[in-house]
Amino acid sequence: MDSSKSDLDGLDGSPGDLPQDGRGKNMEDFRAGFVALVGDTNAGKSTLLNSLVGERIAITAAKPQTTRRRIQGIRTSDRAQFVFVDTPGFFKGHTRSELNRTLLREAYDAMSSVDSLVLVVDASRAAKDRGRFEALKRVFEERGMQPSLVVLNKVDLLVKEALLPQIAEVDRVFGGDSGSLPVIPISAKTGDGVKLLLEEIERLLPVSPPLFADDALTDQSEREIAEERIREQAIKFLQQELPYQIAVAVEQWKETERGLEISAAIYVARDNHKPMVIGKGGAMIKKIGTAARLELERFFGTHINLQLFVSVKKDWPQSRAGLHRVGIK
Ligand SMILES: Nc1nc2c(ncn2[C@@H]2O[C@H](COP(=O)(O)OP(=O)(O)O)[C@@H](O)[C@H]2O)c(=O)[nH]1
Ligand SMILES: [Mg+2]
Repeated sequence: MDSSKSDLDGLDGSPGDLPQDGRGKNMEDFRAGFVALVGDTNAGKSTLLNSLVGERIAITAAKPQTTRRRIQGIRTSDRAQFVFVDTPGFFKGHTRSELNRTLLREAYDAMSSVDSLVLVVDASRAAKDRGRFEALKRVFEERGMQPSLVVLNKVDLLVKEALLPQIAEVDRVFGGDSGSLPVIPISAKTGDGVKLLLEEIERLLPVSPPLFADDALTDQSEREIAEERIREQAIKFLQQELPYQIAVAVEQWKETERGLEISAAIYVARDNHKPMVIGKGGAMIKKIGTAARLELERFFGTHINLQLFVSVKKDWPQSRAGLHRVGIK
């Protein structure tokens, strides 16, 4: 489409007649870099990652602790390569478990190893919690950092009038001496505003040749993607506290002429969780397995034979050794 092309061309003022390399990229002002999506858990960071990359790379759920490690999602255009880093988010757990500490550490580590930080805020929640922006600012300040851009997400849940006060609040809290910060209202769910956001993020990227291959999408291995998709279905079907206390590890992965044979363990933290995951007559684990298999068949484009079993790793979220036992480093 010509109209969208000219839209983008005007952005960085590139004349478009500089030398091009063989792939049609303008290498002289090509931009590439790492951009972390940070913010509260459930703000919609993983949903946004998927929307920015255009592929379902990170699992999402309306529950905290869904994202357990940083995940890279890569988008390459003719002019830029974005390496988005999804993070576990700032989680205020009631229990100070080793899992919580590990997730927080992972989020903070990701913050310090990227070119820029995009703060993602659930605008529907911030509307009811006016102190939230101040609290988020402190999280950055404690680490001597600043977001480069603030995303107000879930605007599909807001009436228009609720948006302006929030933009003003971001300006007040984050603006300060260094001038105002770009604030982009979006809906990661509907895709509203995501194109504009990409254009804003492109300005933040340093001039650099591409860092990954053109067709790279993520740093996750196929096994990791499978584990995450299985865990996503388990989270979806299991109720209450259970989702935070399960982990999934692929034990066997075999490519046959008929497709993929995958065997995976669902780890639970207590003896009485095991029957909950298995369900009456195996109904629950069957439901999880079927849904996960369909997801994986769609993703990998092949027939999949998926075997799930449940194993108890007593109190695994409480200790480093426990985390290690279920495959969380
Ligand atoms: N209505 C609405 N829901 C959203 C939006 N973005 C994310 N969500 C939902 O918010 C929940 C948390 O999303 P997720 O991406 O897992 O959040 P994360 O913890 O920040 O990674 C999920 O149920 C998403 O479907 C949005 O723009 N609008
Ligand atoms: Mg997430």
